[in-house]
Amino acid sequence: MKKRIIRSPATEREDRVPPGQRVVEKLPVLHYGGIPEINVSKWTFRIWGLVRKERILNYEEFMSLPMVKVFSDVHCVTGWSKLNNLWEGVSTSVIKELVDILPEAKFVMVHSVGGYTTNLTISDFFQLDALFAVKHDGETITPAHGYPVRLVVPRLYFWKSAKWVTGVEFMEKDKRGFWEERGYHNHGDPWREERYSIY
Ligand SMILES: Nc1nc2c(c(=O)[nH]1)N[C@H]1C(S)=C(S)[C@@H](COP(=O)(O)O)O[C@H]1N2
Ligand SMILES: [Mo]
Repeated sequence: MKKRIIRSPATEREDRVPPGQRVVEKLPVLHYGGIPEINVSKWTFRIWGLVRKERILNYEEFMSLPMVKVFSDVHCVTGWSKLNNLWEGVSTSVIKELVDILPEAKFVMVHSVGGYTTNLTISDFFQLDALFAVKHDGETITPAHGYPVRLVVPRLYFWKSAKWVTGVEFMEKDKRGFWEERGYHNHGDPWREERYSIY
């Protein structure tokens, strides 16, 4: 069966560019630090924290999970937006079938190689257009863009879309991730210009 494409709701707007953003034609490469060289025979995806039993998937197991396609725009807090991206990967909702999430879990921390983290509420994490992408515009995600697996959360600024993901931790209390600790907004909705924290 041909995969239905999930359209991120903001792509249906008449004005697709949030306030203070300008459109770029090519997806830039942007991150803190270097590009990690990931050997997929050693890479794992761990789901832990407030779950009944933690799960660790290897690359083969991860790649055999059901995949979806998502069409979305991307908005970086530094001011660029790249419209019309087609992502393919594992919907965050698949996580619910892999572990029993305890009812106390209200937040997630997404972890990446090298210690990058980003925090989300459970409801933002499980939005239907959020996925762990393995392909961008039909091609395997390149090392610079997060190979083998990157999160994509279309409704929030792109720093929430962690590259080189190694796992998800379920938490009862919110905790700030890498950029959120360094002055970025805790939530990051581009339509409300939630760019920086004021405290
Ligand atoms: N692991 C990791 N993921 C990250 C970052 C990072 O520094 N480390 N930077 C974020 C930021 S600020 C942006 S804009 C996007 C850029 O993704 P791209 O290089 O694929 O365009 O990655 C996000 N994910
Ligand atoms: Mo960014």
